[in-house]
Amino acid sequence: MKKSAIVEKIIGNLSQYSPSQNPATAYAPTNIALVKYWGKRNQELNLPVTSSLSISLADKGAETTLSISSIKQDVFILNGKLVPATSSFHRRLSLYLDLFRPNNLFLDVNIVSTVPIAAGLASSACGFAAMALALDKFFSWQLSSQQLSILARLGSGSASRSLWSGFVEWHAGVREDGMDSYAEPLHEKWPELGVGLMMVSESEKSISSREAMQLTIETSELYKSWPQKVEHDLKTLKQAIQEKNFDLLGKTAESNALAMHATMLSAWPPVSYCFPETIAAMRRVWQARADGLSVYFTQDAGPNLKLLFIDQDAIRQYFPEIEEIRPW
Ligand code: 2P0
Repeated sequence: MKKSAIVEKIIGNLSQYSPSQNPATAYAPTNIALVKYWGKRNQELNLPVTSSLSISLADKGAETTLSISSIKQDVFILNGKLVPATSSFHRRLSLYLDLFRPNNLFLDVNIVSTVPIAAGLASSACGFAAMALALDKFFSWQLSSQQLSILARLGSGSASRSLWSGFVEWHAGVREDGMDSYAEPLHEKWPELGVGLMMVSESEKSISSREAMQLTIETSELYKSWPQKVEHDLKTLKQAIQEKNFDLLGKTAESNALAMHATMLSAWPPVSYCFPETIAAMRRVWQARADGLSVYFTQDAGPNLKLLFIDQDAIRQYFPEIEEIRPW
């Protein structure tokens, strides 16, 4: 099934909707998964093998403004700079807009991103979520959050989780068309929960997460145990959130991230996003815990760690270099 068929299911006939004559703007935060999305059951529709659960980072995200382009081409401006039409970024976004274009309409897209580009935070998550929200306003589709989560997923899987603040669960779903694969926010809030970015390297990724997850699914023996691990971790994480049990949350998130990286290490050819500095940073976290500090990490498809903690002051002393982010 093609993406365009899903778009038709959700929106219907695109030419029924006229673009706004005024610019439409929307904001979406980026998110960090505490139980990860790793592996697709359908690559075209970005349908995941398992559900996942994230926390949004309120003020790290993308604000996207759409207006009608005066030339026969999409124009993307990212943080004030024109994105070259030959770049893969331009191509990926234009292909996404193709799904929604009525009658050869081209768009001016102005994106202001507060996501630190090199920090290994997902810019595609907030990017496609903000784009789906802005398109909904621009064409007055008046879609539900569930429907918008599905449209954001067609751009990037993790974008399905970026429409809300706080904790968000993306349900894997079982349907072939993915109409039951969307995210929803959890009711629980946890304002004391802190996240810190621990940069160890600004180097470019050697392999995209999209390719790495596919390679893992195709070649890793360990991947066979991943769905079970996720099921268990999701249950535990939800319990930890409900009970505000920080150590249970931290342990579950750290263990889930390490298990995800173990599946990659056991792929062939093997994939590792760790640098020597990443391992050193992990050891510092483990030493801090041995010294009695409640701190845990999670790691995505990059060498940097994200620390999870409650006690800000202690963390500042132990890890003075981290950039703190309040998710709420
Ligand atoms: C996550 N990651 O749950 C996991 C953990 C990376 C590691 O979602 O192919 O950019 O666009 O669906 O969403 C990164 O994958 O992949 C990701 P596509 P996406 O946050």
